[in-house]
Amino acid sequence: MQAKLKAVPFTRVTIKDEFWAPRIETNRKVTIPTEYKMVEETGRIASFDLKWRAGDPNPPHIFWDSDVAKWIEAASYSLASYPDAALDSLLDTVIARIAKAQQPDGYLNTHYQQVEPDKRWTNLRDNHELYCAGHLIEAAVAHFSATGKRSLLDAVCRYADHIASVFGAERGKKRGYPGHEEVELALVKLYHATNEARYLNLARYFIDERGQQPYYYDIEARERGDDPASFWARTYAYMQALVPVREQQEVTGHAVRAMYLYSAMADIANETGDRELLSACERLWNDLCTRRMYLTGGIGPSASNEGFTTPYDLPDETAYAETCAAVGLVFWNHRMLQFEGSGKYADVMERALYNGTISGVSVDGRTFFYENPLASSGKHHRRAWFDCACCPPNIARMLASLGGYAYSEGDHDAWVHLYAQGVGKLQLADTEVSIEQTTRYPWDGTVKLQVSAERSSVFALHLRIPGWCQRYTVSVNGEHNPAWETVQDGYVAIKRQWVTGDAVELHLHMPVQYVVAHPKVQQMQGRVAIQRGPVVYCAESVDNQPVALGSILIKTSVAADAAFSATFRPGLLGGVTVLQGAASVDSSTTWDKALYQFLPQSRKQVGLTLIPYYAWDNREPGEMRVWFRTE
Ligand code: FUB
Ligand code: ZN
Repeated sequence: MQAKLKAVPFTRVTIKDEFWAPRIETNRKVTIPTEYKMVEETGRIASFDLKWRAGDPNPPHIFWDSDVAKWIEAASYSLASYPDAALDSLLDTVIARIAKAQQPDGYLNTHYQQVEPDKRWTNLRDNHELYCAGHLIEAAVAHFSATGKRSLLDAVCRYADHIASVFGAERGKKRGYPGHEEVELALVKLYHATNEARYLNLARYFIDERGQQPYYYDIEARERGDDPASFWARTYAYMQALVPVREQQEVTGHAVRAMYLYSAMADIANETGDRELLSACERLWNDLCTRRMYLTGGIGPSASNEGFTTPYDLPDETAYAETCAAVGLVFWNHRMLQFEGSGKYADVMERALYNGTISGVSVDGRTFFYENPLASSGKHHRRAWFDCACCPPNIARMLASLGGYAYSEGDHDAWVHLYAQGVGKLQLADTEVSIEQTTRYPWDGTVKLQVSAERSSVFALHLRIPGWCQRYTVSVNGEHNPAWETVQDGYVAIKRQWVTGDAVELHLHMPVQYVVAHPKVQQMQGRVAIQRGPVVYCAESVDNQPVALGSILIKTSVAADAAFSATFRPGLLGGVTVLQGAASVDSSTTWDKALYQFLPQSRKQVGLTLIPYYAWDNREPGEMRVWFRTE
């Protein structure tokens, strides 16, 4: 491992707050069981019994295995934190069915085994064999870590060995790589679980082969008898394979694929210290996060390629912003953060966590968004399931392992990236350190951290000062130190001899703030959004009737914190801080007769109520809006 930081696994983190803990509980009690029912009822689990025959209805789809695998991964994470004999045995049963489907040579894919048995590994470009393999591997590693059982792990090792026998740079092997990235990051996890370097090497091969010429996708298309020029997406930039990854300058194509690829690149850089790969990640990160990311951490504005278009193209109502892409953004930034603890990665991770990822699941945990627009005329709603059901189990696995994003450890350093009430147990070189947070974050910026060390020890406690926070104070046992007034790369480092009972108090000033977009984001010119702490706000019709949200104008000459009051409402939407202020709306009565009018327009004052963006569409349907025009 070359990375300076090591993420503290979620199994050593307990979250007992009013924000995440209820969500994690809903995920465990409602979402994971609901998703099991869906993968069961839709035939995804039964497809592992290999009973489908040509002509039967409901043929196993190319993505199906991945949905079951992501459910296993989510369920395993949940099991790791909450012992549950029934879930444990359900996992055993599902895994036994999967393992039984495996072919003697290790191959395992329900679509190809039943629907196209003679076409294995003939279309990496369009189909999802390696993607499904990757999710099975991630599931197996999660299940093994949670239970110590090797039932799925042994099966995926055989599968990975089979894959390594087919693909690679060695003579006689196909020089292929996945159309939908995923297996690369999974192989790194398999390497960590087994300590077998061959899995890391295979991941590295897939990363470095991507985009090399002649294009493998051309070769395999010709072998299938297809004309490569008739590729439906027209360009291999769609799957980030137009040029080798180390040469890529811009984020392109399908957003989820991009996030999984960059996550694997960061993994390999963290593992091997490969600076060139890290620089490629940094370049792509700059392109994405300074030119293409929504305020919510959603990414990928376009539905046609489920991904990226041109820089600064960030329409609100038509934003695709797939839930999986925001989840992938969290995965990637979490990995980038470990390299040397740069707070900009934690900022993006936090932005996506509090906004564009969790908008993907309803407050009751039963329905899901695939797309996460930043405005709606009232017709976009969460659904119980999708034919292409990648998003629901993705959000479930993220929530079930959420504590894993909060802390990192080093030999003589402890990092707190996320503030959430609860405890993190860190292993430093010579002592075990536990950090207990007491806080109401994200509703309040005060965080008390109680340190307990197995034995008195010198280390640096790095506390993140979020990018949204312009003013903070920090004290230890009531004392201040001018050295702690300097923020280095997003963190304040408190280096001292720590003893059990040391108490840190951090106050992050958390006003309501207006946000404006870069002048090149055409769609957002003359508009503001409203954020408090890490939470982005929106207006919904249900709180603002009869106002048409599009006609709202906000007067930014008054500071947002003065214009809006923040009130916590425990009974609303699972407990949210609501913002209330004033705005003006068009009061003309003649718009039904005219397309244009002369200024000045008649306007009237109205009250404006805002709720956190992630919580929209949980009540009656209606308009929603994040960006408002300004007076
Ligand atoms: O292709 C599998 C999944 O379906 C992707 O990750 C999603 O974006 C959707 O294309
Ligand atoms: Zn998805």
